[in-house]
Amino acid sequence: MPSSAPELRRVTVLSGGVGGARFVQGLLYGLRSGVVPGGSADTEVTVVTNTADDWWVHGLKVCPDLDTVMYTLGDGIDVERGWGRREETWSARTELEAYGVEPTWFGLGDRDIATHLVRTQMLEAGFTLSQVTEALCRRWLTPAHGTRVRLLPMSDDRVETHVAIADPDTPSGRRVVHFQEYWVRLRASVPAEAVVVVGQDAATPAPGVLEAIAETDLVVLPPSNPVVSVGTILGVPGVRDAVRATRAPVVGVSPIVGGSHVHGMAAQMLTSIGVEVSAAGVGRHYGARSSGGVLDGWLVDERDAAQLPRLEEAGVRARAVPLMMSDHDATAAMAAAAVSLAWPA
Ligand code: FO1
Repeated sequence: MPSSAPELRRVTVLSGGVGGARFVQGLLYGLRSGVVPGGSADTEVTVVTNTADDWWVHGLKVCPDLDTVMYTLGDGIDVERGWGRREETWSARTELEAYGVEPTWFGLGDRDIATHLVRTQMLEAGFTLSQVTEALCRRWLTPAHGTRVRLLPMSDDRVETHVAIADPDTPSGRRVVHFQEYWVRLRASVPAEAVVVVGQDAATPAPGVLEAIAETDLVVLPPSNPVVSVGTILGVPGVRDAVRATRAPVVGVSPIVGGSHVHGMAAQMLTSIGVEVSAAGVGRHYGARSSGGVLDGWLVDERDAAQLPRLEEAGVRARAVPLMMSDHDATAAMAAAAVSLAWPA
């Protein structure tokens, strides 16, 4: 798509795990290869990452979305799983199972455990999650990748997504489980009757987050889960207002293609908050910045082109382009389309 994009010196992405990480990987590839209008290898990319999936397990602080982005951009990710390390071994997990230590349903790989040990030790020594993340990224996000990328947790405070599910054995008929139990043990197979983000209202944005939104040339909402990833980032007090106030255009990429999520459990989460599971449903949920929302533009997949008028009616400029992140070129093209939508010719 033709574009009148200015020089892109900085881009900020609000990311969850797998979908966001893959999008950022394609964005960086597109910046290096020159397919992103106005961008170059010198464009600085800041990834503000969801931490509400985090949880303490076996005495270790696990940060799935931060680690998925870090491993993906550092080429340490297991691509099939979408989380954890490639070439992983599971001896510690096997030993824990032999001891019958719960939760056996949550697998920590041996290589991955090293990350959690470093993080836990640093947190216990008094470092903030931001400082821990910066330290871990000194190993994983080296300039060798030819672009400048920085990973920021959305907050250094404890924020945890919990999910209420039906449980006939309790007096209230409901039980609340940590997001990881809902997603990993239950495979999101039961309806999420409510999503509660514990600590959300008391949290403050991590250092650099508000500046990364205010002082950037473009803000992108990648195809991450709109409720438990992008939603929890926007829910950190001050972040949504910063997105609404930034002079940079704000463009989102639909995580719903053809009426369902590509991976993960966006459909269950959207249903639990009463949002239509469609590209237009999510775009309208985020809302146009001109009417109290956060979006200027919204990319939908070509299969959902019929929904474009519903977005334009809601004040969101929308385009239909291929949204399957099948390889780096495809994802880079999506990033280029986001820029072209931000600055149409
Ligand atoms: N997902 C699973 O489906 N099974 C697991 O055993 C599992 C372990 C795990 C360990 C570390 C980590 O960073 C992520 C892990 N995940 C696992 C994925 C995790 O539940 C998701 O990446 C996010 O929380 C959702 O985006």
